[in-house]
Amino acid sequence: MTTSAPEPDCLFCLIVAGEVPATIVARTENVVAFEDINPSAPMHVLVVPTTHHGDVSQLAAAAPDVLAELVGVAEQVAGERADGQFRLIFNSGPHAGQTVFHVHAHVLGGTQLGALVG
Ligand code: D5M
Repeated sequence: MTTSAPEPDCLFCLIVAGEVPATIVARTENVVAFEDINPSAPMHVLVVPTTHHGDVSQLAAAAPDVLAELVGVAEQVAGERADGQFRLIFNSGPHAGQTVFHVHAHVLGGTQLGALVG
């Protein structure tokens, strides 16, 4: 889905709209960051655009400035909640492990992370 209009059944559109509760840790004009409900590291924050795009490639094509803003918010959050170092992961497609089809960056840190494994 490439549209930027809110999707009524999209969990992350509903979190952006405040209709599903989440622990919001940062918000800019175009980006919202909130704690992952199932953290994989001491810092595990999701950063999403306020507009709906299915995956990172669609966001990059439609709104590269928002993708850059999203990376900036990830860096800001890592500076506030960890040591400023972070791993940024975009799962893109079911085989990559994507389960929510509103693009989101996983911002991981706060510990020594191991090598990536499948
Ligand atoms: O990542 C989807 C992520 O979304 C996964 O790490 C759990 C997280 N998640 C699911 N529901 C919620 C709510 N309600 N709040 C916060 N975080 C949530 P993916 O890359 O699509 O597998």
